Amino acid sequence: MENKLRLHYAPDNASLCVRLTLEELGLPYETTLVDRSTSAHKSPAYLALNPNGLIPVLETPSGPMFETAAILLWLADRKGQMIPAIDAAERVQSIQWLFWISNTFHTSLRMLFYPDKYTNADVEDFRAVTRNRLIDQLTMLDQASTVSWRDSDEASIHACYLAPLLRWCALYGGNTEWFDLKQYPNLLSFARRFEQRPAMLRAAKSEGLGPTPISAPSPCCPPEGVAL
Ligand SMILES: N[C@@H](CCC(=O)N[C@@H](CS)C(=O)NCC(=O)O)C(=O)O
Repeated sequence: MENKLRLHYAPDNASLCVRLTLEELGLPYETTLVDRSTSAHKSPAYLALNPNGLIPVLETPSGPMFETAAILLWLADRKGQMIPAIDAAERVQSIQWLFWISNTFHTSLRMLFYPDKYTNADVEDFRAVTRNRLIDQLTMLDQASTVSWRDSDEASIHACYLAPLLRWCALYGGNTEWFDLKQYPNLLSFARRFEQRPAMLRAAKSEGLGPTPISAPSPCCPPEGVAL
């Protein structure tokens, strides 16, 4: 597998979660920029890889793969790292939270970023409701006692998934005043720890994410491509 991974990415997109995981695992990979300025993710060539027209795709020796959580889980299981083993007791909570990050938190963020895909009603009303849901979700995650990966120095796919999502709360989806990471002390500690990791530093350089990309992010300034 080592020589045959290709990440289709755009800077500061969900592909960042995959890049971080590849970097943490030390797997060689190549990248192909998806040019969002021309909606390249809606082109026939890209739709052949991911018919949803969403970023990311990871090309693997077994074919192209979409859905961030699925890609992260596949990578972790291949290497036997960054997630508890299949028969470990901790796997139960681990899988639970991975799906929560994907199905609940990431999906709520998509509703904030792309409200017109989810409602015909007033977009700002919809965003206000979504922000309240996100605050509840962040509070729950901050206070949860079954998220050892949140407080650990060990690499995990959960951390690689969550860190970009926290970053985006501060940057995208209209008015960002609703989001104050200091309100979530455990998540703030997580962010400060995560952004020191060599994998994050390398990804930040590749995608122009600045010096404090998770705890106090600034808009990305990538060497190639655009975020939106
Ligand atoms: N459920 C998908 C969501 C991916 C996603 O939201 N990707 C964004 C970029 S961060 C995207 O492609 N947006 C373009 C669009 O929605 O048309 C996954 O986890 O891979």
